[in-house]
Amino acid sequence: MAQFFRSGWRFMLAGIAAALILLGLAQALSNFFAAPSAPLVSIGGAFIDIIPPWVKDAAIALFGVYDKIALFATMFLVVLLLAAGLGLLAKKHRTAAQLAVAVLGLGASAVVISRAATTLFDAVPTLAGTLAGVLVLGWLTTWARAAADAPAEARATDGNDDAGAPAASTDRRRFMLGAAGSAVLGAALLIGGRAASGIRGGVDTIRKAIRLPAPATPAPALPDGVSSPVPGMPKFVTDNANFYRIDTALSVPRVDPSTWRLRVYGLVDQELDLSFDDLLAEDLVEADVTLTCVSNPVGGDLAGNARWLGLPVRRLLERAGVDPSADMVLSRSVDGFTAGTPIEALTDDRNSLIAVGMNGEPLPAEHGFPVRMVVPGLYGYVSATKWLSELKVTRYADDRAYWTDRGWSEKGPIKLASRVDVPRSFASVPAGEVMIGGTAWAQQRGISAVEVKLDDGPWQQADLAADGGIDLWRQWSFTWSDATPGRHAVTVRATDGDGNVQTSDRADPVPNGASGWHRIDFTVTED
Ligand SMILES: Nc1nc2c(c(=O)[nH]1)N[C@H]1C(S)=C(S)[C@@H](COP(=O)(O)O)O[C@H]1N2
Ligand SMILES: [Mo]
Repeated sequence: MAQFFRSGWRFMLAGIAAALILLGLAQALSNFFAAPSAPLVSIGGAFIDIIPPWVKDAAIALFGVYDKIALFATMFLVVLLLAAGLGLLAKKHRTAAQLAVAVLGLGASAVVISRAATTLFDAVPTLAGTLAGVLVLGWLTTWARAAADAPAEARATDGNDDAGAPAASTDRRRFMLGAAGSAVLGAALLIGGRAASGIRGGVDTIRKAIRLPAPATPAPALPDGVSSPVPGMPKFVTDNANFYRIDTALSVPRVDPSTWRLRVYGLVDQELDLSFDDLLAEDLVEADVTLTCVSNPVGGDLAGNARWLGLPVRRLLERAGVDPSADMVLSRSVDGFTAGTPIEALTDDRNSLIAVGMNGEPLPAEHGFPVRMVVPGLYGYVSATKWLSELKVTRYADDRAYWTDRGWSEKGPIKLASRVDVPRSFASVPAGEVMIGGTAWAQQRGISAVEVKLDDGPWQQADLAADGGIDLWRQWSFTWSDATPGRHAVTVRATDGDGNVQTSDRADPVPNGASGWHRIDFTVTED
């Protein structure tokens, strides 16, 4: 083993340095092309598209909103291991290793081209990176061989004089400089290129300059007291910066509103084609809606509440004239994501919006700038398409959406849910009066009651905060006035506006949303 590393480390280093050059150059060049032209962005995206739903779900459960960082880190590690392996191969078979890098690079280019947001042209960064990687691997391997051969010469000449020693150390130095230089340059290009992708593209500047029109129909004012009085509760209206984010986009699409179009087509009398300015010129409606992700586990926080501004989808569909045989609208994002929404949910009187505003500002890039869908009552995966580009009026029998092709249900009405927010799980609180607080939701039906159970005691009514409307979550509180020291548990269940009591039946998020009661353990300390 030691022998193996003594003779092989230079070659592994050569492989890794070549890989860093390949990835770094491609990443830096990708700033002049579509974002998925960076090979890891496209490969990661393709990977996300093919994994089974339970893997995606496990990743969200494990890493939460850091699932993308975890994916990048894993891919990077795999690349480094592969590169070290190819470096070792190059020790004996340099051309074969170079060929392998070229084949992998061509494969990566093919993945880049296959992505929805790319053209043939976007393969350029990966191809250029691959060429550089193949060359660097060749040079470093040659130098590594010279450096590896050198010590033997040096030792052989040790006896008489130092004739071979300077040559040996020159060989080693040349290799080390070359390898370290390539690795550092590659890493710098990678990090710099990635950082530049965040600040480039005047889209952020354009977004900041946008003045949204005042709503023709403002949202009804929220009643006083929608927030639970319990300290430490989440805010009733979620700040944009704290709003949960779930999507398949490894790099956030940067869509220029001046070239953005929305096409409405399919089973319609008349196709429509709108620009962003067309949209802003409409009579816009403002509505408070709580969004929820189907992947939210019992007690989870993949839900957020915001004030949206947009055009009712209903009005667009009326204008287009929907064929009576249609039962679904397939909304498409610029990055290829699709959602299938039942046509009733877009034509009845609920506030389904083609949204441009979120809490008084243009949509943040992460939440779909410039335009997204918001549909009260349905999980995001069947309704809330961000970076919206198309609405196809169609039928479930004829078209399938992104997640329905991956094991999730065709329809995704939001399930009645409730959770305990305070105290946090496994928190310690002082004895005496313990304030318990939480959130419940059943969009489109509203919440009519919340009950809590302390340990194995009876169900007791919680106090409901004021009702903002059926499409919003509702906060609740419960005061345990004589909390006794020791370990305790609290369980919560809600009743929706139709009188349905939340089921205790446990279900996983796959295929159509989690169910079951949320229960947390906490400790009451002495005094
Ligand atoms: N383009 C695009 N839109 C998308 C998704 C996506 O992956 N791509 N995910 C959907 C899902 S699963 C949810 S829960 C919501 C989340 O919206 P948010 O990130 O603004 O909270 O967006 C929906 N819209
Ligand atoms: Mo979701």
